Amino acid sequence: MLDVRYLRPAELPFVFAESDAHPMAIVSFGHRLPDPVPCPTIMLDLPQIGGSPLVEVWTSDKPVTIRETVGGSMAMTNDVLIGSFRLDEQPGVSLDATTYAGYRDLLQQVRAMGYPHLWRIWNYFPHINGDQDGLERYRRFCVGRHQALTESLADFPTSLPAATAVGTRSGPLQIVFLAGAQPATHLGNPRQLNAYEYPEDYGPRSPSFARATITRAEHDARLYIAGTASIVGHLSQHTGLPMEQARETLRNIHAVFHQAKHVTGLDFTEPQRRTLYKVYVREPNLFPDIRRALQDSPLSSHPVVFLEGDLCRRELLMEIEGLIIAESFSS
Ligand code: 3EB
Repeated sequence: MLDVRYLRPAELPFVFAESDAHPMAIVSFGHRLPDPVPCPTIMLDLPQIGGSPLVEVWTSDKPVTIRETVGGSMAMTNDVLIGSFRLDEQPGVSLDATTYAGYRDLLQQVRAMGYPHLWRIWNYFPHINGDQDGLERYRRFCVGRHQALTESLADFPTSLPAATAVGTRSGPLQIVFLAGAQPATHLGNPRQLNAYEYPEDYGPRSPSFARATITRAEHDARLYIAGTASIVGHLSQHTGLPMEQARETLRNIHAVFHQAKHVTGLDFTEPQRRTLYKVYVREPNLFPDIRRALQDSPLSSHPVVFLEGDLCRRELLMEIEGLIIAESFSS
């Protein structure tokens, strides 16, 4: 089974010594790993805010096959593939063209490897709110992603997976993805318009992602909650008010849990569920207020990493994503 943990780098040798935890990927935030590791690493220039530095460690109890190339890596078990691509932006090439090429390659590769179903995607690139030749870079990214996915993803848009798109301080366009041999179930949020149905006010092509995705293995299910922000319908709420944005985001997450229960019958909010959250915060000085607003929420009883990153609408000050693992139920 696929497992994810937040650990201190010093704890990594103990993971590598576990006989039933084969490392698939390690994600680090704003720093390099002190020692070499036996699996692909994904370095994101998203500085961690608060707490001791953590890394995100993906492992499986099943045998893992790893393929690393100059521009990326893939780690696979028989049912899931974790990949990461690094796409350097070339002078004179627009971000939509770079994104289009990356996504086309991604789809082609997951298909060729036998994992044609997209489960979860994270997109990271610098200057997300910056302008490139008269269009915001996030909107250019959406144009390229939309073009590749409409061309080559079967059952677009209902097969779109949960996703995150966050602005880094530096680096290439990085696309991190989970793809499966079997299809997943993608959810909407009744409080929010599907992003793939946003009106053109938000860019010439809509953002191609689902609000959440549920994957099932033999005896467990996983709920991936996409980057969730203070948006109701398609409108941003509480401009300039970080605590209010955090509370609105919690209402959206609550609605996703409700929808997941409606669709699967599983209550992902039960306290024994293994749960991990990430909170992306636009400015470190917003952290104390946002953390306060998240006290007494589902986040307070689970591991949370706060990261400094830019969000895809200028007025958004924070965004939350989650992963909930529901173990050993009988279906
Ligand atoms: C939103 O709901 C907020 O473009 O992949 C959140 C998660 C957001 C993913 C994406 C964008 C994306 O529209 C922004």
